[in-house]
Amino acid sequence: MKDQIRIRGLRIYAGHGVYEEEKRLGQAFYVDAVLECGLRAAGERDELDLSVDYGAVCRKIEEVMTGKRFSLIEAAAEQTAKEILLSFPLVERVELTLHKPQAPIPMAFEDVAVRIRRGWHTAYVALGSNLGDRQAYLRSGIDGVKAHPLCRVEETAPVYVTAPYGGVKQEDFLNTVMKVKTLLEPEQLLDVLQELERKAGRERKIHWGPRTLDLDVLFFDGQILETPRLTVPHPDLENRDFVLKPLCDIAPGLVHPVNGKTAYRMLKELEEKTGLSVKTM
Ligand code: A4P
Ligand code: MG
Repeated sequence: MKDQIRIRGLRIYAGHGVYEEEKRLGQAFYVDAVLECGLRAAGERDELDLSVDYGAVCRKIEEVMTGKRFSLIEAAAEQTAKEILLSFPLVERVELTLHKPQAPIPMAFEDVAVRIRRGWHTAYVALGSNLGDRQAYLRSGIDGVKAHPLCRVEETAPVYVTAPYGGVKQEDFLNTVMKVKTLLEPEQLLDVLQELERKAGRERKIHWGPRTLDLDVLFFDGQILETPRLTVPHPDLENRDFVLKPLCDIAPGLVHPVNGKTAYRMLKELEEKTGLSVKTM
């Protein structure tokens, strides 16, 4: 079980509701928040800087809940959870319950509430370029993800020079991998990546052909996805040393959710099979 900080019954007077009168007059809401975060360092060293200041969290909840009038408590909860995750980097996940005991229901009732769980996802993204200023294109991919308000780039691997894979005759590639923390869902992350490819002047002409910038989602938490736009884990990663080598630099112990192998084991097996090994720049 993860460590938690729990806040219960925080009273906030605010104007959320579908009816105009609710927005105008306001009413009491109560918030319960369960914040998942590692507390060991704070516990051992007795320092607030190593933990999450629950007073500051309560003020943030109040700020969001009173800053805007939402029609739905779902929307108020969504916005509050997001702001907590963005403002307190140690919080990995939050469970938020928003009670509205004076909701306009013409019957006797004790309480009505919504409960949501939100948290940071961990994605691994492969970057490749073999056209133009390859270094600058890789950099634009990393910086572009960094600049997104709902993404953080936690780590980047070294850059490798790699021979083209896939049978199309073309220039060598530069390849690397980055670890991304994000509040986006998988297809939303793909939208961000495709927009960055587009900004890099990427044209989709030849399948497996030359490209200024290619950004592929390798893993998204431990999820297995198969939608028309997205297959995760990336279906061909086991055969690609230019993906596995940088991945191993930052996450050798990462387990593939389908085959159960670590990144390190997949790389070793591929190297044994092909006798190849890619070189760093
Ligand atoms: N798509 C599905 N799953 C994913 C995913 N996990 N991540 C869809 C990203 N996109 C995913 O991609 C085609 C479609 O795949 C997208 O519309 C998306 O919805 P694309 O980039 O438009 O087309 P592509 O480049 O022709 O295909 P793809 O599959 O991206 O090519 P690859 O497999 O990435 O291969 N050799 C070396 N040494 N280094 C390289 O980086 N790269 C390629 C491209 C070939 N050879 C290489 C390298
Ligand atoms: Mg691609």
